[in-house]
Formats: sequence, C-alpha cells, structure tokens
Amino acid sequence: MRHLVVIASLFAMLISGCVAEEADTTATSTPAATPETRPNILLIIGDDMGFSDVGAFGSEVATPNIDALASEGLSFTNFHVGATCSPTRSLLLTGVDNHRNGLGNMHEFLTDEQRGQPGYEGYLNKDVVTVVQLMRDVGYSTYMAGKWHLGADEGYRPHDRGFDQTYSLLQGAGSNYGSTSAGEGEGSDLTFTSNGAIVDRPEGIHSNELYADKLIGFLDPEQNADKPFFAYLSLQTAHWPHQAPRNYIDKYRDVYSAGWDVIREQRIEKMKSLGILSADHPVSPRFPGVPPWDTLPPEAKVAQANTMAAYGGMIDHMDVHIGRVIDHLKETGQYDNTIIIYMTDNGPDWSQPNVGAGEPWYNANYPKTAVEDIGVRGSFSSYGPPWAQVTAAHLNGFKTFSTEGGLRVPFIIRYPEWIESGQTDEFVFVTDLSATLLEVAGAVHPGTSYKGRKVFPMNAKSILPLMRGQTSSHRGADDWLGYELFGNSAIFHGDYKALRLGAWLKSAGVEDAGEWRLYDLKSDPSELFNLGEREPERLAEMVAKYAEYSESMGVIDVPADFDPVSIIAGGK
Ligand SMILES: [Ca+2]
Repeated sequence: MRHLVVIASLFAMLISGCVAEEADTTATSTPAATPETRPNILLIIGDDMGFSDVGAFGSEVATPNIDALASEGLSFTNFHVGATCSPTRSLLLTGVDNHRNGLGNMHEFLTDEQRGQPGYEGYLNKDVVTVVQLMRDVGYSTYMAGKWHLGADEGYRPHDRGFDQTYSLLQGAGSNYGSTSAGEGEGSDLTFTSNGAIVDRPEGIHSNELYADKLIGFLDPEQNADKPFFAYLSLQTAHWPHQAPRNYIDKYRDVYSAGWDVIREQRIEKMKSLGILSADHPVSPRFPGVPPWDTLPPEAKVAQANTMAAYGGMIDHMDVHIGRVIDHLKETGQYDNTIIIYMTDNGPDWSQPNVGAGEPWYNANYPKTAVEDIGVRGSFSSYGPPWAQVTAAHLNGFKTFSTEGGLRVPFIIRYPEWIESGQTDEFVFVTDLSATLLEVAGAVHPGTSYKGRKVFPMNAKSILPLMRGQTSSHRGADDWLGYELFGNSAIFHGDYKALRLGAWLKSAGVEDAGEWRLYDLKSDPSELFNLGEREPERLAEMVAKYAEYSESMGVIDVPADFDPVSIIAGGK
C-alpha cells in the first residue's frame, strides 16, 4: 500500500466495516476417523488482529496459552482469510465463496447494483449449508459463544444455522462491557441471543470473560460423554473499542512508550528468530502519513502509548480467558482428544470512527475520554495506521484491502495425536479449514442439494493430509484461488498473487487503483516489488483467471464512484 495516502474521509468510510446490524469442488473427503474415535474440535477466532499479535508470531504481548498451542501444534505462516469480519466468517462456516453465500458485500456497504441480487443478501443465505449443520448431522454436539455477524433475523441466527447451544452477539462490534453499540449508525443497543432467543447481556463483565464462561458451561464432560463436540469461541478481541481491565492496560504503558518504530522493528526481529521471516527480510517503509515516533510531542507519545497499551492489554486478557477454557478441558479430561485451532478473521483495522466527525457521538456514549482512561470500561479506543502497521508487521496494508496485511493471519492447530508440531508456509485459504472440519468429523458435503433444497457445493480442500504428513504440498499447479470484496480483488496461484485495489480508491490517493499488480509471495510477502512489468504474460494469465472466477461466482463490481461514506450517511 505504498501509494495509499491516508485521508480522514477514508478512515471514516472504513469505520463500519463490521459494525452494522447484521452486520467447484465438492468436499468428498474420506472420513479421518471412525465415529468412536472422532476428536472434539475447539475453534477460537480473534477479531481484527495483526499477523504478529500473538507471541508465537512475534508479539511482545503475553499470550502464553496461545503460544503453548503453537509449541504443541502446527503454525501456518501463509494462511489467508477475507479482508473483513462477516465475509471471512461466511467463508469459514460454509466453504463456499462469499459471492454465493450472501456476503458478496457487507450489508452496510451494498450498492444499488448489488442490493437484492443473489449472493448479496448481506447475511448468510439459505443457498448454503453450514459445516456446523453437517457436523451436527453426523453426531457432533455444536456450541458457540461470541460474535456471530452473519444474520440477525429469526431463522438466520446461529441457533438456526447448526448450533445446538449458543450465546451470541448478533452484531459485529460494540462495547466489551455492555450493550452499547459501536457507532451512531447502529441506532440501537447490541443484541445478544441464547439458543435463538434474545437475552439481556449482563453489564460489567468483559466480553472475553463472558464468552469463555458461556462456552465452559457448554463443555460439560457428562453431556459430551457420548458425542464429540465442535465448539466455536468467537471473541470480540481485538475489534475496537479496544478495552481491557485497567491492570492489563497498565502492564503495557511503559512497553509502548518505546514507540511504533522500535516496536515494529522488535517484532520483525522476533519473527526472524521464530523462523517466520528470513534473516535478511527488510523492514517496510513507514506507511504514508505516519510520522516518525521521535517527532511526536511528549503528550502525544503518552496518549499513543496508552492507546496501544489498551490494545495489548485486551489481547493479554483474551489469552487469559482462552487459557480458562483450555484449563477446563484439561481438568475434565477432554483436552487430549480435542483439536484446538486459533486464528483471526482479518488483518488489523486502521480506521478510527471516534476521531473526527464521529467524535461527539463517541464522547457521549463512551464518556471516559481522559488520556489515563484510554481502554477502560466506558472509553472507546482505536489505534489508526501507525500502530496497525506495527501489528501487521511485515505485511502490506490492513483490514478491508486485498493486500497481505488484510488477508494473511496467524493460524495455529494442535492435536498431537495426528499433527506434528512445527511450522509450514504452505498457502491455505480459510475455506480449506471448512473442508478440514468436515473431514475430521467424518462428514461429507452433500454437493448441490441438502434436505431437498438447492445449495452451492464447497470449493475447498482439506489440509488434513498436509498436517498428517501424507502430502508435502497442499495446492497444485491447477489450483487457482480468487477473492473479492469492495472491488479489492486478488488471485493466487502457486507462489504468485495478482491484486487490484478498487478503482474508487483513486480518489483516496491510491495512484494505481484499478490496475493489477503481481507479486511473488514466497520471496516478497511484504509486496514491495510489483513484477507486473517484468512478467506480463504471467500477470495476463492471472488476470484472465480472475475474470473466470469473477464471472462464475457472480461478482458484481462496485462502481468507480463507490462511496461507502455516503452509503452509510444515506442510512441504507
Ligand atoms: Ca474482523
């Protein structure tokens, strides 16, 4: 994103990425285990976090429980998702492209051309069956606690889409301590459901603790004695507002007083020592508009350090409560037979809805505005590009973009029974996880018809053979992977990736918006060297393949004058 000029309106435009009210290959894998030996699965998903935000991927934040999963398990350093919340979750839970499953665009950004068109419902439509439903069909108990963001109406809540027991936040973001929504456009309080019924959320308990409590309640060993379970822990951390108990924030104030330049270099050095980056990997140029830390006046340094401390404290706090869930599994004899997965749903969010025009609403609804209160209950903290670039570390750009900073996230899976510990840089897409879940459960996707209704087949490939050492290569020469959201497109093939940012971003200063770039991700994961001119034939082939993808999936391009700010302002 070297050409991207940061402007305030762009921040404002991107703020609602996840805050709205709802915010062909069939997987016919061989079952991995007999019904008697099928493992439980715990899938933990963090929100809006950078690639380097847990210790095992380079962070200075204490995440011992996630790090322990990494040391026992396999870490994927080339795992990709969608660039925002609900599209990724729709991909994950169905294995079907987001332009088919209803999240071709997020509900709040639908254009006139897209609204009402198939695949652009803005919620998880009924043209797909969830992998959760399919796992339940073959005998799994299915549990969920946390953020849903895939449909708020009756019939579209998690309890309707395959989960036996749920405690869910239907929207994409909001207070971590109560029901205050995440922005003025939301209009009303957050909505929580328990097994499909709307319930009052208890005030004052942090979302990390609340969701861990609820999930632990579902993970009753007696209840699970006869059936394996699939448990989905979908945390609000670290979507804004960044909030944590004060003592967690205090722990990081001094750490981040070192500033964003130093911390970013430290993370990259740590990633080199962890084998995630090569020893000679360069530190990318500072994002346009981000000043050198040393040029900040002292009071700005304090405010910025506190802002990042709120974020770090929130992640530290998340890890503690993930640890409680894991400890519960250990104490109840369920740990050894549980596959545990940790991942995040998209890259770090650079937007700051509480800065600029939105400030009055946020100050009224999150009134703790003193610098020393940043991140505590009653405050609204977001960190903007300077710290987002730290958490994205070596990757280019952020949430919403089809650059690696938006799409590449950490992925850790542990199950020593089948999976040796280590690290892999094989390219994997989030839908491959959907196919993996089915294979583990011994479920088979029905293809094009489920219980009498037409559904889309999965387009996904299980990573179980890779993880079990049965193959050394997950994708072959014939595997192409297309992606699109907000007109930001990408196509992956082997080590190569072609990407195009939406033409509408030209007005925000992206000089080559609307034009394709080509990168070799193996040698250049930071997307610093556009190979388009050097390898025009390869680029042309990839662009042609993208066109095939776009047409077959029914992508409806956003217009060149796409203007998310006015779409939101218009109340659509
Ligand atoms: Ca997210």
